[in-house]
Amino acid sequence: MNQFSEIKRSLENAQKVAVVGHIMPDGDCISSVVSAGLGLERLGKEVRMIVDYEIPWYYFEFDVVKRIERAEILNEWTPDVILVLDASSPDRVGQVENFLDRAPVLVVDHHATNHAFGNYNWVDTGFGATAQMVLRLNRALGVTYDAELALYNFMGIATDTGFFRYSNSDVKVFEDAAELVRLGANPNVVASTILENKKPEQLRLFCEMVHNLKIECDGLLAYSAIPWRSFEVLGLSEADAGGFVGEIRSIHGVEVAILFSESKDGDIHVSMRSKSWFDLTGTAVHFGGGGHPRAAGFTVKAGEATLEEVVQRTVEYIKPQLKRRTGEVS
Ligand SMILES: [Mn+2]
Repeated sequence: MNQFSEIKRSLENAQKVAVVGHIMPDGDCISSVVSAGLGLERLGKEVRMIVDYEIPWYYFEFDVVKRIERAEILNEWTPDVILVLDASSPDRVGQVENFLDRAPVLVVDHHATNHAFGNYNWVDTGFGATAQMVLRLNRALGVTYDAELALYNFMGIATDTGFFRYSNSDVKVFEDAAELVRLGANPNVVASTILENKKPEQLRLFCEMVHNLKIECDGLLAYSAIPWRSFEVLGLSEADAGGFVGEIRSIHGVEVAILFSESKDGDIHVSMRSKSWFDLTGTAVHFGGGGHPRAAGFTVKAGEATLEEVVQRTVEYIKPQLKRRTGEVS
């Protein structure tokens, strides 16, 4: 759905804007929230940036990320509009979901599984990153870019394309990235802050993830599970396993990679990646989640199933799909 002009007009007419990202925030979410937030602020608006979830620690090296708040602030501050970025459904915004009826909701997103839950929706799967849509929105609103804003905006394009490696790395991605580099974004700072900032314990957790790795379906399916106690003994949180599923996908011959991780509160998060042909959106939606064809996921709430049960159900659901395809090929 393309209600870009309605969204632009709503933002122009608003004075107080809540800019909201999704739970389990990734680089595109954080980049989109701070880039839209700073952009609107430079136009003289009162802005609060909200992500109702723990933010991976290394993002705090970017000063603006310290300004991101949790949903509770909406108890004491009422916005004129709520701009929701990179989130495909209302349950992806955490407790902000309880406030979505307080003001018009504007949704800007690139997920094929988007529910179009806003009063106005601009959903376009033709963008590799929501950050590219924010760049267009900022430009249309007349926001002036400096090196700081360019870097924050670049970050989402870089991370959602796997630093320009994934299948969504198209001409538009490189053009937008080039424009932001021209405006002062430093790709090396972004890459080094996000990729070369690991704690030693993360590598120990990685060892355990590899230890638990299972490979099935003639090498097409690879998955691993990390129980909460493994994070706990190393003093880590779930965010510290970011990127692991990509490493599973990097195995020769693997088409579908899955990481199951248990969070502190007992929720089971399932993160899935595929390499070249398997469309994961059907599986994600089947289990109540969403995403893209090559990157999707879902969450099973605490108490609904154990980690082992979630692993078994997911693997059993995917296996016949993989076999059907290989049956066709051979
Ligand atoms: Mn995204």
